[in-house]
Amino acid sequence: KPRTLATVSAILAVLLVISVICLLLVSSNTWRAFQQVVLYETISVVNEFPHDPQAFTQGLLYAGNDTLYESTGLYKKSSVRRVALRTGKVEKLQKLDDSVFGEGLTLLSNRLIQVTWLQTLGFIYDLKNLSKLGTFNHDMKDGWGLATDGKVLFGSDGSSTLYKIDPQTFKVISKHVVFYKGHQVHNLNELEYINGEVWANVFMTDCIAKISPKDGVVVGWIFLPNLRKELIKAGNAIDVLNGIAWDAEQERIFVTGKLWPKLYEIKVLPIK
Ligand code: DDQ
Ligand code: CA
Repeated sequence: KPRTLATVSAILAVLLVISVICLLLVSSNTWRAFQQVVLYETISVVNEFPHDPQAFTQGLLYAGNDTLYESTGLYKKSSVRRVALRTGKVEKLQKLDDSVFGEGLTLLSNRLIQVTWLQTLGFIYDLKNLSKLGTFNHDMKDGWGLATDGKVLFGSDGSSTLYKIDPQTFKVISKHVVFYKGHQVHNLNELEYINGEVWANVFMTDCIAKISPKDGVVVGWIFLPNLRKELIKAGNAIDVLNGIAWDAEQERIFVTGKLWPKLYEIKVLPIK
């Protein structure tokens, strides 16, 4: 009898210890971290092309016919330019006033639309000759990234908000705070609209967030540290990854960075 009692008590004690361990595990940081593991896609390089190493890239888009348009920043050096993809040659360039800092760039109805850093001022250019058609003011905090789905504009201002903007009035139509698993994603920078998603460079990181413009939820991440690291290893004094362009016709993705001597066509590799 006492032996049975001892056995039962031992079993109960073991069960108690096990349940306490389970409870601890479930509530522990380890468990939380385990649940928050970020699955991300990686890339492979399909092609590399020359890129003006003086271009402080702030906006990038593909306009067909192996032609890119690019907005560059830095005071006294900002520009909007047409660039031949294969040679990296700057075919046409419009300088901005010394006092403005070029930022996001997008193309809608043969008009290039550009925003500027720390200001609400934007510029509209004729796609053909880059002549200035007009200016506008938007109601984001600053101008960082710009993209379009062909109907509305998407804008970022370095916060965690993704704005939907009317391309005629430049008024904010709606906005979403961008979240990944309950965490706000800050520093949204250069943008590109790709197959229903808004892709955003996250400033000072080697990450691209794929955002659903419907609700601001990050539906995926691309992590691509190697392009920047290899350029640095090769002795280039470069800045961050910035600039995504999408060739919808041939489904090509292009990326570059600020002062990068190269522009890459990349392929996104699925999560294994
Ligand atoms: N932004 O691309 C994150 C929006 C702006 C980056 C600005 C980098 C600093 C350049 C030096 C500023 C000189 C006042
Ligand atoms: Ca872009």
